[in-house]
Amino acid sequence: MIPVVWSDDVLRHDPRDEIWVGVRTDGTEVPRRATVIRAALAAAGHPEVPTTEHPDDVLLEVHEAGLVDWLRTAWDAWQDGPYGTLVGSDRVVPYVFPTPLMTSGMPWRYPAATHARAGVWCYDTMTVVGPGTWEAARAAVDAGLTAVDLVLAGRHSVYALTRPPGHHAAPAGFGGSCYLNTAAVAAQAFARAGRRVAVLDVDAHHGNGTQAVFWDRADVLYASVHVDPGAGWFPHVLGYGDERGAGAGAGSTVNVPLPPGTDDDGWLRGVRLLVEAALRFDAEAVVLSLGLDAAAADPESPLLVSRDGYARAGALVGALDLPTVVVQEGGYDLASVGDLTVAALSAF
Ligand code: SP5
Ligand code: ZN
Repeated sequence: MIPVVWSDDVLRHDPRDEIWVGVRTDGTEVPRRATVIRAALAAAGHPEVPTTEHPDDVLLEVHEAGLVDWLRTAWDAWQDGPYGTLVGSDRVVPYVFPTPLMTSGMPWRYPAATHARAGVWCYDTMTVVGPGTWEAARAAVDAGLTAVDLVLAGRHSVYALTRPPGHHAAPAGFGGSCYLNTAAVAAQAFARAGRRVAVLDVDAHHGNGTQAVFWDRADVLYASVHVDPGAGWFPHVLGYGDERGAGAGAGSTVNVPLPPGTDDDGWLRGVRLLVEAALRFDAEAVVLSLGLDAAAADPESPLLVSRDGYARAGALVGALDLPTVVVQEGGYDLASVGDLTVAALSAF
């Protein structure tokens, strides 16, 4: 039985709402996701191991120090300002985005105002920071690194039950309900140990953040199956089939975009392409970004994968028979996400 790496701290992040197309909607990346997955795995007999704390060194090989420092301090800064009392805002939400459209190639200054700083690092309005966001995201990274430790010490495969998810978090920018990229940090830890590592991403959405981290790297494969961004789905501007990496990393990025409505057969053909890419790459270790949001019942994607589909995907990746760290990404249907995780890990 695959061990489950757990930290109570992953429950401390609660976005409550997300600002989507200008409207405050119910957040779907809720703490209860982790609670129901944990209960389902315990009931299925998976042993739990505690998360151990790790220093920032591997994290800082994935993310710029400025992003990490801002995430660490953003909530305290927000509380020091008048945002709670005067403005009535209980979450850090960006409003100005100093993208190149604004700065136009000119030298620009880091904003003095706390409420202007958020948009330097966050690229959407859905990914809010509140009390406990930093602690949860950092605990998720520790859980991923704990799982890598266990695999490097000889365990075949280990699952890190992480939230918030991470695969949309890029070197210097975060969004898509993600803050720190746990899967990328785990892959970097394998790479540091001299292993050629394949990140296989079966979340319903393209992992633009992980792709960005390893875009020009020859030692890490990033391969993803996801709903076609060209059909109007997050992350909208990345995840097309012709994105293959650059420089030394040319050919070590693989994208399989699928039309909305794709069910088990089409999705599993995509998963098989990822597995074949890992074989061609001569991968020595795998990081599986396990999002359960491709499921038919999931509110955040139009893919129609069944429980059996997730089981067969687990079996396909398991058949690689490589040391594997499984990292939890998306999956938002609270009634089924635990059972889907059990299905994938059991068949693995
Ligand atoms: C890790 C992950 O699965 N991130 C997915 C983020 C995609 N969200 C983009 C669209 C959000 C629209 N949500 C509308 C539902 C009302 N809350
Ligand atoms: Zn997703």
